[in-house]
Amino acid sequence: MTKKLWFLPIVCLFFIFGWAAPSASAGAPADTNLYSRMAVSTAGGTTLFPQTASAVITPSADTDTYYKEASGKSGTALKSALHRIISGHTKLSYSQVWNALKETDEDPANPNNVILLYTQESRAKSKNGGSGGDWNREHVWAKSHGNFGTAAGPGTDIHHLRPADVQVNSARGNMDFDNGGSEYPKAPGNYYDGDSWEPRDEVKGDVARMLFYMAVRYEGEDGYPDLELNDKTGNGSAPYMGKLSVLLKWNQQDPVDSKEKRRNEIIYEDYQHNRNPFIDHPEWADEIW
Ligand SMILES: [Ca+2]
Ligand SMILES: [Ca+2]
Ligand SMILES: [Ca+2]
Repeated sequence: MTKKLWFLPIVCLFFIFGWAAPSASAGAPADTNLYSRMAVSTAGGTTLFPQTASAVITPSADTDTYYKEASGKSGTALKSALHRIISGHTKLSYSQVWNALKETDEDPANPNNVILLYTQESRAKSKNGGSGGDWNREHVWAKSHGNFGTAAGPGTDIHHLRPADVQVNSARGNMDFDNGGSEYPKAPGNYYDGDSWEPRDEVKGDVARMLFYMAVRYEGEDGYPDLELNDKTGNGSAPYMGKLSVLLKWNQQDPVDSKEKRRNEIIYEDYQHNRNPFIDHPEWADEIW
């Protein structure tokens, strides 16, 4: 009898974990509407970061309307629809970007500080500038990849501009993104070699989703270069960024979090009035690429 029952604990474990695992991944699409955790419409307007648990399960009618044209599409049709939806945004000047980043990247624990992208360090908002110890405006889509500079347009699009330490920004330079290399001493968890930069784990997905946004927003028809992703490193000044296969993995490994959602909301409400579709629907990256 005992010989026949040896497998029962294993069967029990299967039912516990065998069902738990699929439900965790099946939770991903539902999670794409979690930006509603941050934005709750009230009589007085929109409140960011409501503390009530009931807000967690409220689906966002706003994004359903916003993305209506993309509904049911995939591949190039989805990319085109998203491009039409997010184009025509309000463009900031390069000097306006400073103040915008002080709001979008504010340290939730200290309103006097911003969080720096690659180090996740909290630093005084007042230390914006170009000297050692300052933070400046990192173009995650390197501005030399397409040579769009800092004129109003891709060079000032805060969906991909983030505060970074001056020295770390300079070390990343215009590298493409890929795994591997040596750790950069001033930015623990970040790795680099001759042609690529690997950001630390908790911002890998953020970087990927910013680049997905840029490739869809800029299609070459409005005076700006057609930015596209490819599977290479060392793209130089071509309007391309890589490495696409790695970015798609990072999008999975580092899911959208509340800071990213809050940031997207602020850009939409207060500055550009367009959204990063890949923060609202990270699964769309795999449907396009
Ligand atoms: Ca490399
Ligand atoms: Ca992240
Ligand atoms: Ca493009």
